Amino acid sequence: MPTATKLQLWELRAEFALRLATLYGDEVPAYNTLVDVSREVNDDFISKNGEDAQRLGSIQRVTAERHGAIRVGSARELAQAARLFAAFGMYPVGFYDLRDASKSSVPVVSTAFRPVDAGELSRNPFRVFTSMLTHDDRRFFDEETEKLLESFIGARTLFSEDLLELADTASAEKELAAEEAARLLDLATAAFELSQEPVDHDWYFRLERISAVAADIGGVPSTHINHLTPRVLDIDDLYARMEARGIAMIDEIQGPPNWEGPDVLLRQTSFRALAEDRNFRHPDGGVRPGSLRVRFGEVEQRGIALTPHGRDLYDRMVADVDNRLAEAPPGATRVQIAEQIWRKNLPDSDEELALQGLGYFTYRVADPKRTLTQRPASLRELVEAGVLIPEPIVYEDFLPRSAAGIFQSNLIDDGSRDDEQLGTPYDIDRLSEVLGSRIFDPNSLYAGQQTASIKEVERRLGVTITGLPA
Ligand code: OOG
Ligand code: NI
Repeated sequence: MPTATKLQLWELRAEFALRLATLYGDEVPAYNTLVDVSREVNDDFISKNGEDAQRLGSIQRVTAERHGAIRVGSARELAQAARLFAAFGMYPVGFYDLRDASKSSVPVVSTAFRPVDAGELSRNPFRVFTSMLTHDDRRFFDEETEKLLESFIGARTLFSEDLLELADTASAEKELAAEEAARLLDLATAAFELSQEPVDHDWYFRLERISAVAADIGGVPSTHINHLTPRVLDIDDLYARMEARGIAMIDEIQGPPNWEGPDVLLRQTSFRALAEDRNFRHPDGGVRPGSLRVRFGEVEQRGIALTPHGRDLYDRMVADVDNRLAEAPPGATRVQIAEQIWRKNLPDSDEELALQGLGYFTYRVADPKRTLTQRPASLRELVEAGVLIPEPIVYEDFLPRSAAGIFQSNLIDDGSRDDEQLGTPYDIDRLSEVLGSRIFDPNSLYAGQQTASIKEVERRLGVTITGLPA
Protein backbone atom coordinates (compact mmCIF):
# COMPACT_ATOMS: atom_id res chain seq x y z
CA MET A 1 0.00 0.00 0.00
CA PRO A 2 1.43 3.45 -0.86
CA THR A 3 2.52 5.29 2.26
CA ALA A 4 0.47 8.34 1.26
CA THR A 5 -2.66 6.56 2.44
CA LYS A 6 -1.11 5.87 5.84
CA LEU A 7 -1.36 8.23 8.76
CA GLN A 8 1.60 9.08 10.94
CA LEU A 9 1.26 8.97 14.71
CA TRP A 10 1.26 12.76 14.96
CA GLU A 11 -1.62 12.96 12.49
CA LEU A 12 -3.55 10.46 14.56
CA ARG A 13 -2.75 12.49 17.67
CA ALA A 14 -3.90 15.78 16.15
CA GLU A 15 -7.13 14.18 14.98
CA PHE A 16 -7.70 12.48 18.35
CA ALA A 17 -7.35 15.84 20.12
CA LEU A 18 -9.91 17.39 17.74
CA ARG A 19 -12.37 14.53 18.15
CA LEU A 20 -12.16 14.69 21.93
CA ALA A 21 -12.68 18.45 21.81
CA THR A 22 -15.85 18.02 19.76
CA LEU A 23 -17.09 15.32 22.12
CA TYR A 24 -16.31 17.35 25.23
CA GLY A 25 -17.80 20.54 23.78
CA ASP A 26 -21.06 18.66 23.13
CA GLU A 27 -21.08 17.32 26.68
CA VAL A 28 -19.95 20.52 28.44
CA PRO A 29 -20.96 23.53 26.28
CA ALA A 30 -19.18 25.98 28.63
CA TYR A 31 -15.95 24.46 27.28
CA ASN A 32 -16.74 25.98 23.88
CA THR A 33 -17.06 29.40 25.51
CA LEU A 34 -13.69 28.90 27.17
CA VAL A 35 -12.13 28.02 23.82
CA ASP A 36 -13.70 31.08 22.15
CA VAL A 37 -12.44 33.40 24.87
CA SER A 38 -9.00 31.75 24.77
CA ARG A 39 -8.80 32.45 21.06
CA GLU A 40 -9.74 36.12 21.58
CA VAL A 41 -7.11 36.46 24.30
CA ASN A 42 -4.41 34.91 22.09
CA ASP A 43 -5.30 36.97 19.00
CA ASP A 44 -5.23 40.19 21.02
CA PHE A 45 -1.99 39.23 22.73
CA ILE A 46 -0.31 38.55 19.38
CA SER A 47 -1.50 41.80 17.85
CA LYS A 48 -0.25 43.73 20.89
CA ASN A 49 3.10 41.99 21.28
CA GLY A 50 4.06 41.00 17.74
CA GLU A 51 6.84 38.47 17.09
CA ASP A 52 7.86 38.38 20.74
CA ALA A 53 4.47 36.90 21.63
CA GLN A 54 5.41 33.63 19.97
CA ARG A 55 8.61 33.13 21.92
CA LEU A 56 7.05 30.33 23.95
CA GLY A 57 5.27 28.63 21.07
CA SER A 58 3.95 29.48 17.62
CA ILE A 59 0.38 30.71 17.41
CA GLN A 60 -0.50 27.58 15.41
CA ARG A 61 0.79 25.35 18.17
CA VAL A 62 -0.77 27.35 21.00
CA THR A 63 -4.16 27.56 19.28
CA ALA A 64 -4.31 23.79 18.78
CA GLU A 65 -2.81 22.98 22.16
CA ARG A 66 -4.91 21.09 24.71
CA HIS A 67 -4.37 18.86 27.66
CA GLY A 68 -6.99 16.41 28.79
CA ALA A 69 -7.45 14.80 32.19
CA ILE A 70 -8.73 11.28 32.65
CA ARG A 71 -8.94 9.02 35.68
CA VAL A 72 -8.78 5.23 35.77
CA GLY A 73 -9.43 2.72 38.51
CA SER A 74 -6.72 0.08 38.48
CA ALA A 75 -3.27 -0.99 37.35
CA ARG A 76 -4.89 -3.00 34.55
CA GLU A 77 -6.80 0.03 33.27
CA LEU A 78 -3.72 2.24 33.46
CA ALA A 79 -1.62 -0.25 31.49
CA GLN A 80 -4.35 -0.32 28.84
CA ALA A 81 -4.46 3.47 28.71
CA ALA A 82 -0.69 3.39 28.08
CA ARG A 83 -1.19 1.08 25.09
CA LEU A 84 -3.92 3.35 23.75
CA PHE A 85 -1.87 6.54 24.03
CA ALA A 86 1.21 4.93 22.47
CA ALA A 87 -0.83 4.68 19.25
CA PHE A 88 -0.89 8.48 19.21
CA GLY A 89 2.81 8.89 19.96
CA MET A 90 2.07 9.80 23.59
CA TYR A 91 4.30 8.30 26.29
CA PRO A 92 4.25 8.51 30.08
CA VAL A 93 6.26 11.42 31.47
CA GLY A 94 6.63 12.36 35.14
CA PHE A 95 5.17 11.03 38.36
CA TYR A 96 2.75 13.00 40.52
CA ASP A 97 1.46 11.95 43.91
CA LEU A 98 -1.66 13.98 44.52
CA ARG A 99 -2.41 12.11 47.75
CA ASP A 100 0.28 14.16 49.47
CA ALA A 101 -0.09 17.35 47.46
CA SER A 102 -3.56 17.84 48.80
CA LYS A 103 -5.13 18.47 52.21
CA SER A 104 -8.40 17.00 51.05
CA SER A 105 -9.08 13.51 49.91
CA VAL A 106 -7.53 12.93 46.47
CA PRO A 107 -6.56 9.23 46.43
CA VAL A 108 -4.70 9.09 43.10
CA VAL A 109 -1.20 8.86 41.64
CA SER A 110 -0.65 10.20 38.15
CA THR A 111 1.49 10.55 35.07
CA ALA A 112 1.01 12.47 31.83
CA PHE A 113 1.03 10.92 28.36
CA ARG A 114 2.63 13.24 25.82
CA PRO A 115 4.99 13.43 22.87
CA VAL A 116 8.59 13.42 24.09
CA ASP A 117 10.66 15.04 21.38
CA ALA A 118 10.69 18.63 20.24
CA GLY A 119 9.69 17.88 16.64
CA GLU A 120 6.69 15.81 17.72
CA LEU A 121 5.67 18.45 20.27
CA SER A 122 5.70 21.14 17.63
CA ARG A 123 3.61 19.02 15.25
CA ASN A 124 1.00 18.54 17.94
CA PRO A 125 1.59 18.75 21.69
CA PHE A 126 -1.57 16.96 22.91
CA ARG A 127 -1.09 15.55 26.40
CA VAL A 128 -3.36 13.75 28.82
CA PHE A 129 -2.90 13.89 32.58
CA THR A 130 -3.87 10.40 33.73
CA SER A 131 -4.63 9.47 37.31
CA MET A 132 -5.00 6.03 38.84
CA LEU A 133 -7.12 5.41 41.93
CA THR A 134 -5.08 3.99 44.81
CA HIS A 135 -7.91 1.77 45.99
CA ASP A 136 -5.65 -0.08 48.44
CA ASP A 137 -4.54 3.02 50.35
CA ARG A 138 -5.82 2.60 53.91
CA ARG A 139 -5.76 6.31 54.60
CA PHE A 140 -8.83 6.53 52.38
CA PHE A 141 -10.44 3.10 52.01
CA ASP A 142 -11.15 0.45 54.62
CA GLU A 143 -10.79 -3.20 53.70
CA GLU A 144 -14.42 -3.64 52.75
CA THR A 145 -14.46 -0.60 50.43
CA GLU A 146 -11.19 -1.73 48.88
CA LYS A 147 -12.71 -5.12 48.02
CA LEU A 148 -15.89 -3.56 46.65
CA LEU A 149 -13.88 -1.17 44.50
CA GLU A 150 -11.74 -4.00 43.24
CA SER A 151 -14.71 -6.05 42.09
CA PHE A 152 -16.65 -3.07 40.63
CA ILE A 153 -13.64 -1.88 38.62
CA GLY A 154 -12.51 -5.41 37.80
CA ALA A 155 -15.87 -6.12 36.18
CA ARG A 156 -15.89 -3.20 33.74
CA THR A 157 -14.20 -2.79 30.37
CA LEU A 158 -12.97 0.70 29.50
CA PHE A 159 -11.08 -0.22 26.35
CA SER A 160 -12.16 -3.08 24.10
CA GLU A 161 -9.73 -5.74 22.84
CA ASP A 162 -10.37 -4.46 19.30
CA LEU A 163 -9.30 -0.98 20.24
CA LEU A 164 -6.20 -2.16 22.09
CA GLU A 165 -5.09 -4.38 19.23
CA LEU A 166 -5.47 -1.57 16.70
CA ALA A 167 -3.51 0.66 19.06
CA ASP A 168 -0.73 -1.93 19.31
CA THR A 169 -0.55 -2.13 15.52
CA ALA A 170 -0.21 1.65 15.21
CA SER A 171 2.50 1.88 17.85
CA ALA A 172 4.46 -1.07 16.43
CA GLU A 173 4.35 0.20 12.85
CA LYS A 174 4.48 3.92 13.70
CA GLU A 175 1.70 4.55 11.18
CA LEU A 176 -1.72 3.24 10.30
CA ALA A 177 -3.66 2.71 7.07
CA ALA A 178 -6.51 5.20 6.61
CA GLU A 179 -9.32 2.74 7.18
CA GLU A 180 -7.81 1.33 10.36
CA ALA A 181 -6.99 4.84 11.50
CA ALA A 182 -10.64 5.86 11.18
CA ARG A 183 -11.65 2.86 13.24
CA LEU A 184 -9.00 3.50 15.88
CA LEU A 185 -10.16 7.11 16.20
CA ASP A 186 -13.83 6.14 16.45
CA LEU A 187 -13.20 3.54 19.14
CA ALA A 188 -10.69 5.63 21.08
CA THR A 189 -12.96 8.67 21.16
CA ALA A 190 -16.00 6.59 22.15
CA ALA A 191 -14.03 5.16 25.08
CA PHE A 192 -14.06 8.63 26.66
CA GLU A 193 -17.70 9.45 26.06
CA LEU A 194 -19.81 10.03 29.16
CA SER A 195 -21.87 6.91 29.83
CA GLN A 196 -25.67 7.21 29.76
CA GLU A 197 -26.01 4.15 31.96
CA PRO A 198 -27.70 4.96 35.29
CA VAL A 199 -25.31 5.46 38.21
CA ASP A 200 -25.79 3.24 41.27
CA HIS A 201 -26.92 5.90 43.73
CA ASP A 202 -25.87 4.41 47.04
CA TRP A 203 -22.53 3.12 45.81
CA TYR A 204 -21.66 6.46 44.21
CA PHE A 205 -22.48 8.51 47.31
CA ARG A 206 -20.83 6.04 49.65
CA LEU A 207 -17.60 6.70 47.71
CA GLU A 208 -18.30 10.43 47.51
CA ARG A 209 -18.34 10.68 51.30
CA ILE A 210 -14.75 9.40 51.20
CA SER A 211 -13.67 11.32 48.12
CA ALA A 212 -15.48 12.96 45.20
CA VAL A 213 -12.59 11.90 42.99
CA ALA A 214 -12.93 8.26 44.07
CA ALA A 215 -16.65 8.41 43.25
CA ASP A 216 -15.94 9.91 39.82
CA ILE A 217 -13.57 7.02 39.11
CA GLY A 218 -14.98 4.00 40.91
CA GLY A 219 -18.65 4.93 41.14
CA VAL A 220 -19.44 4.89 37.42
CA PRO A 221 -19.22 2.15 34.80
CA SER A 222 -16.78 3.83 32.39
CA THR A 223 -14.25 6.64 32.16
CA HIS A 224 -14.71 10.10 30.64
CA ILE A 225 -12.81 13.30 30.03
CA ASN A 226 -12.73 15.20 33.29
CA HIS A 227 -11.54 18.39 31.62
CA LEU A 228 -9.90 19.58 28.44
CA THR A 229 -7.63 22.56 28.81
CA PRO A 230 -6.76 25.17 26.18
CA ARG A 231 -3.56 27.20 26.41
CA VAL A 232 -3.52 31.00 26.51
CA LEU A 233 -0.73 33.54 26.26
CA ASP A 234 -2.23 35.79 28.97
CA ILE A 235 -4.15 34.00 31.70
CA ASP A 236 -4.91 37.17 33.68
CA ASP A 237 -6.71 38.57 30.66
CA LEU A 238 -8.58 35.28 30.21
CA TYR A 239 -9.65 35.23 33.86
CA ALA A 240 -10.99 38.79 33.67
CA ARG A 241 -12.89 38.14 30.44
CA MET A 242 -14.52 34.97 31.77
CA GLU A 243 -15.65 36.79 34.93
CA ALA A 244 -16.97 39.63 32.78
CA ARG A 245 -19.12 37.05 31.00
CA GLY A 246 -20.56 36.02 34.35
CA ILE A 247 -18.79 32.65 34.50
CA ALA A 248 -17.82 31.76 38.09
CA MET A 249 -14.07 31.16 38.27
CA ILE A 250 -12.15 29.61 41.18
CA ASP A 251 -10.70 32.24 43.49
CA GLU A 252 -7.16 32.36 42.20
CA ILE A 253 -4.79 31.60 39.39
CA GLN A 254 -2.63 28.67 40.57
CA GLY A 255 1.14 28.62 40.20
CA PRO A 256 3.50 31.57 39.69
CA PRO A 257 2.19 35.15 39.97
CA ASN A 258 1.98 37.62 37.12
CA TRP A 259 5.14 39.71 37.17
CA GLU A 260 7.46 41.62 34.82
CA GLY A 261 10.19 38.93 34.69
CA PRO A 262 10.25 35.56 32.88
CA ASP A 263 7.20 33.33 33.05
CA VAL A 264 8.21 29.98 34.45
CA LEU A 265 6.51 26.60 34.67
CA LEU A 266 2.75 26.74 34.53
CA ARG A 267 -0.12 29.00 35.59
CA GLN A 268 -3.61 27.51 35.66
CA THR A 269 -7.13 28.43 36.61
CA SER A 270 -10.60 27.02 36.05
CA PHE A 271 -14.28 27.75 36.06
CA ARG A 272 -16.22 26.02 38.75
CA ALA A 273 -17.51 22.51 38.33
CA LEU A 274 -20.96 22.50 36.74
CA ALA A 275 -23.99 20.46 37.75
CA GLU A 276 -24.64 17.87 35.03
CA ASP A 277 -27.77 15.75 34.74
CA ARG A 278 -27.36 12.02 35.39
CA ASN A 279 -29.77 9.20 36.03
CA PHE A 280 -29.44 7.27 39.26
CA ARG A 281 -30.54 3.76 40.09
CA HIS A 282 -31.94 3.60 43.63
CA PRO A 283 -32.14 0.61 46.02
CA ASP A 284 -35.90 0.31 45.29
CA GLY A 285 -34.98 -0.44 41.67
CA GLY A 286 -36.26 2.94 40.42
CA VAL A 287 -34.22 5.10 38.05
CA ARG A 288 -34.58 8.83 38.76
CA PRO A 289 -32.80 11.95 37.54
CA GLY A 290 -30.27 13.80 39.65
CA SER A 291 -27.08 15.70 39.08
CA LEU A 292 -23.32 15.47 39.62
CA ARG A 293 -20.76 18.21 39.86
CA VAL A 294 -17.35 16.84 38.87
CA ARG A 295 -16.33 18.34 35.56
CA PHE A 296 -14.87 21.80 35.21
CA GLY A 297 -13.15 23.93 32.63
CA GLU A 298 -9.49 24.62 33.07
CA VAL A 299 -7.17 26.93 31.18
CA GLU A 300 -3.41 27.37 31.35
CA GLN A 301 -0.47 29.57 30.44
CA ARG A 302 2.87 27.84 29.97
CA GLY A 303 6.28 29.25 30.86
CA ILE A 304 9.92 28.19 30.84
CA ALA A 305 10.97 24.75 32.14
CA LEU A 306 13.09 24.99 35.28
CA THR A 307 16.21 22.93 36.01
CA PRO A 308 16.30 20.98 39.30
CA HIS A 309 18.22 23.94 40.73
CA GLY A 310 15.51 26.35 39.51
CA ARG A 311 12.79 24.06 40.75
CA ASP A 312 14.33 23.99 44.25
CA LEU A 313 14.28 27.76 44.23
CA TYR A 314 10.66 27.72 43.04
CA ASP A 315 9.64 25.31 45.81
CA ARG A 316 11.40 27.46 48.41
CA MET A 317 9.62 30.56 47.12
CA VAL A 318 6.25 28.81 47.28
CA ALA A 319 6.94 27.75 50.88
CA ASP A 320 8.03 31.30 51.68
CA VAL A 321 4.77 32.68 50.25
CA ASP A 322 2.80 30.25 52.44
CA ASN A 323 4.66 31.31 55.57
CA ARG A 324 4.27 35.00 54.92
CA LEU A 325 0.64 34.64 54.01
CA ALA A 326 0.02 32.90 57.34
CA GLU A 327 1.51 35.90 59.14
CA ALA A 328 0.13 38.63 56.89
CA PRO A 329 -2.59 41.08 57.96
CA PRO A 330 -6.11 40.26 56.79
CA GLY A 331 -6.75 41.26 53.21
CA ALA A 332 -3.27 40.41 51.93
CA THR A 333 -3.48 37.98 49.01
CA ARG A 334 -1.22 35.10 48.07
CA VAL A 335 -0.66 36.68 44.68
CA GLN A 336 0.55 40.02 46.12
CA ILE A 337 2.98 38.30 48.45
CA ALA A 338 4.19 36.01 45.67
CA GLU A 339 4.96 39.00 43.43
CA GLN A 340 7.27 40.46 46.06
CA ILE A 341 9.02 37.16 46.65
CA TRP A 342 9.47 36.58 42.92
CA ARG A 343 11.07 40.03 42.50
CA LYS A 344 13.46 39.34 45.33
CA ASN A 345 14.60 35.90 44.21
CA LEU A 346 14.21 35.33 40.49
CA PRO A 347 16.33 37.02 37.82
CA ASP A 348 14.25 39.40 35.74
CA SER A 349 15.52 38.32 32.32
CA ASP A 350 15.61 35.10 30.30
CA GLU A 351 19.32 35.56 29.83
CA GLU A 352 20.05 35.46 33.54
CA LEU A 353 17.63 32.60 34.09
CA ALA A 354 19.69 30.67 31.53
CA LEU A 355 23.14 31.73 32.71
CA GLN A 356 22.42 31.04 36.36
CA GLY A 357 21.33 27.52 35.41
CA LEU A 358 17.78 28.04 36.68
CA GLY A 359 15.89 27.47 33.44
CA TYR A 360 16.33 25.18 30.44
CA PHE A 361 17.24 26.82 27.13
CA THR A 362 18.46 25.95 23.70
CA TYR A 363 21.08 28.19 22.09
CA ARG A 364 21.18 29.68 18.62
CA VAL A 365 24.10 31.33 16.83
CA ALA A 366 23.03 34.93 16.14
CA ASP A 367 25.10 35.31 12.98
CA PRO A 368 25.33 32.03 11.07
CA LYS A 369 28.47 33.12 9.21
CA ARG A 370 30.36 33.71 12.37
CA THR A 371 33.18 31.46 13.60
CA LEU A 372 35.42 32.09 16.57
CA THR A 373 39.15 31.90 16.86
CA GLN A 374 39.30 32.35 20.55
CA ARG A 375 38.83 29.02 22.31
CA PRO A 376 37.52 27.93 24.65
CA ALA A 377 34.87 30.57 25.49
CA SER A 378 32.41 30.69 28.33
CA LEU A 379 28.68 30.53 27.79
CA ARG A 380 28.30 33.84 29.62
CA GLU A 381 30.82 35.63 27.35
CA LEU A 382 29.15 34.26 24.24
CA VAL A 383 25.67 35.25 25.35
CA GLU A 384 26.71 38.68 26.65
CA ALA A 385 28.62 39.38 23.42
CA GLY A 386 25.47 38.55 21.48
CA VAL A 387 27.09 35.60 19.71
CA LEU A 388 24.62 33.11 21.19
CA ILE A 389 20.96 33.69 21.81
CA PRO A 390 19.22 31.62 24.49
CA GLU A 391 15.75 30.44 23.54
CA PRO A 392 13.46 29.13 26.27
CA ILE A 393 12.37 25.49 26.45
CA VAL A 394 8.69 25.47 27.34
CA TYR A 395 7.52 23.51 30.37
CA GLU A 396 5.49 20.62 28.95
CA ASP A 397 4.50 19.02 32.26
CA PHE A 398 2.35 19.65 35.33
CA LEU A 399 2.60 20.94 38.90
CA PRO A 400 1.22 18.66 41.63
CA ARG A 401 0.35 21.56 43.86
CA SER A 402 -1.66 23.35 41.18
CA ALA A 403 -3.35 20.09 40.24
CA ALA A 404 -4.29 19.59 43.88
CA GLY A 405 -5.40 23.23 44.08
CA ILE A 406 -7.70 22.81 41.09
CA PHE A 407 -9.08 19.54 42.48
CA GLN A 408 -9.65 21.19 45.85
CA SER A 409 -11.29 24.37 44.67
CA ASN A 410 -13.75 22.31 42.65
CA LEU A 411 -14.65 19.83 45.40
CA ILE A 412 -17.85 20.46 47.29
CA ASP A 413 -16.39 18.99 50.43
CA ASP A 414 -13.05 17.60 51.48
CA GLY A 415 -14.13 13.98 51.92
CA SER A 416 -12.37 12.01 54.61
CA ARG A 417 -8.90 10.62 55.20
CA ASP A 418 -7.16 9.03 58.15
CA ASP A 419 -3.53 10.06 58.19
CA GLU A 420 -2.79 7.75 61.11
CA GLN A 421 -2.83 4.89 58.59
CA LEU A 422 0.10 4.03 56.39
CA GLY A 423 -0.30 4.96 52.70
CA THR A 424 0.49 2.57 49.85
CA PRO A 425 3.98 3.51 48.67
CA TYR A 426 4.19 4.71 45.08
CA ASP A 427 6.99 6.31 43.13
CA ILE A 428 8.05 6.67 39.50
CA ASP A 429 9.57 3.14 39.47
CA ARG A 430 6.56 1.41 40.91
CA LEU A 431 4.20 3.25 38.56
CA SER A 432 6.48 2.34 35.63
CA GLU A 433 6.04 -1.33 36.56
CA VAL A 434 2.29 -0.91 36.63
CA LEU A 435 2.38 0.73 33.20
CA GLY A 436 4.65 -1.87 31.72
CA SER A 437 6.97 0.80 30.31
CA ARG A 438 9.49 3.19 31.75
CA ILE A 439 8.07 6.59 32.75
CA PHE A 440 10.29 9.34 31.33
CA ASP A 441 11.88 11.78 33.73
CA PRO A 442 10.88 15.24 32.44
CA ASN A 443 14.20 16.79 33.44
CA SER A 444 16.18 14.29 31.38
CA LEU A 445 14.10 15.26 28.35
CA TYR A 446 14.69 19.00 28.83
CA ALA A 447 18.38 18.52 29.69
CA GLY A 448 18.84 16.33 26.61
CA GLN A 449 17.43 19.07 24.39
CA GLN A 450 19.64 21.72 26.00
CA THR A 451 22.81 19.63 25.75
CA ALA A 452 22.16 18.73 22.11
CA SER A 453 21.80 22.40 21.19
CA ILE A 454 25.02 23.36 22.98
CA LYS A 455 26.90 20.60 21.15
CA GLU A 456 25.50 21.86 17.88
CA VAL A 457 26.60 25.49 18.46
CA GLU A 458 30.05 24.31 19.57
CA ARG A 459 30.36 22.50 16.27
CA ARG A 460 29.10 25.49 14.27
CA LEU A 461 31.41 27.96 16.00
CA GLY A 462 34.36 25.63 16.32
CA VAL A 463 34.80 26.34 20.04
CA THR A 464 34.55 24.49 23.30
CA ILE A 465 32.03 26.24 25.50
CA THR A 466 32.93 26.40 29.17
CA GLY A 467 31.04 27.53 32.22
CA LEU A 468 27.94 25.50 31.42
CA PRO A 469 25.33 25.52 34.15
CA ALA A 470 25.74 22.46 36.39
C1 OOG B 1 -6.30 15.98 36.97
C2 OOG B 1 -5.80 17.21 37.66
C3 OOG B 1 -4.43 17.62 37.15
C4 OOG B 1 -3.67 19.65 35.87
O1 OOG B 1 -3.86 20.40 34.91
O2 OOG B 1 -2.86 19.90 36.77
C5 OOG B 1 -4.48 18.41 35.93
C6 OOG B 1 -7.73 15.64 37.21
O3 OOG B 1 -8.52 16.51 37.61
O4 OOG B 1 -8.07 14.48 36.97
O5 OOG B 1 -5.16 18.16 34.98
NI1 NI C 1 -5.65 19.89 34.00
